[in-house]
Amino acid sequence: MVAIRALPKIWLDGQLVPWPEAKVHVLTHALHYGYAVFEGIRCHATPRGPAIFRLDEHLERFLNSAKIYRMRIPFRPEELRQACVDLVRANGLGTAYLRPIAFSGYGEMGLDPTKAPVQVAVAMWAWGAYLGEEGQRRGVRALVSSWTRVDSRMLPPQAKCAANYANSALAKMEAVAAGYDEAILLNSAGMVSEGPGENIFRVKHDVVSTPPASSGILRGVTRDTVIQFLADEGLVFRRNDFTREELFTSDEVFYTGTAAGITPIREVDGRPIGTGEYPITRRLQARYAAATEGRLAGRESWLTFA
Ligand code: PPE
Repeated sequence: MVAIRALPKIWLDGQLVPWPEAKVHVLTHALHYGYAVFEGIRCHATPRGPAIFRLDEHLERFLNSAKIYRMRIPFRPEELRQACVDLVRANGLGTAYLRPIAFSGYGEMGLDPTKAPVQVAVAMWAWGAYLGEEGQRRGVRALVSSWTRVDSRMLPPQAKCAANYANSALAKMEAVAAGYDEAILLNSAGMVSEGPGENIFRVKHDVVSTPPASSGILRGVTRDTVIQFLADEGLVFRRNDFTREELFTSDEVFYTGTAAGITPIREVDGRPIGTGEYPITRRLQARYAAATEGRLAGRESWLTFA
């Protein structure tokens, strides 16, 4: 893991402030109770300047996460959008990861977060391949976790809430401690749900499938992007639940996520997946790179130039 390198600015509560000044108090409510909703967005250098990928979809999910948690964000959607654009401009970095976060701030403690003031920040930093350059190319080794994914009766997975990531961290640490790169979580019905920070797809006999929203997943923007690509590529696609053993016998398995991009999984629980070639995953990776870098005709509307 590479330490974050400071950039000039962070947007905090309506203003661009110098990076070292974007601080909170130790009695920040969210630090104690996990009451924060966030987003992860990527920006890519293109010949027309930095392009933020599917900004509106990410902001829509951000606002939905806040709504699920009764959190009142004291900024209008256009202001949040402008904050992201202003931040990219202020930092002069074309390829970066943006992290909007809204959280219960300093001023009140106790379990009713609606009493605490809501603070909002957008930070950005340079973030390379989430599961490593080699993992992106050669595929990663995944472990099905002994931890069950949170479900909508406990912590709604469709809200990107900080608290959900305690569950993710348990799974991630378990996988890493066992010598794997990443985890795969089953839901409380025993079906495959997602990774700690990624959605998951499988390919079998040229049919591509991914668990439905009802399996208890975050509805990934990258997942949606890939689903649209499958139609473009004329591939058969289904949203359906699948089991752990169906992963073992897949021809290809891959993760999708803003941080992870499209990452092949070459092994699940010590079983090699398919032949080790990932023809469909590779096609999707190429299309995704083209879309994010502004080289895919017909998908310009996904880009917000800063
Ligand atoms: N599921 C989970 C649980 C998840 O956290 C992510 C994103 C996804 C699916 C994919 O969603 P999308 O990015 O919209 O395609 N995880 C973010 C946080 C990663 C982190 O470690 O921090 C991300 O990829 O930005």
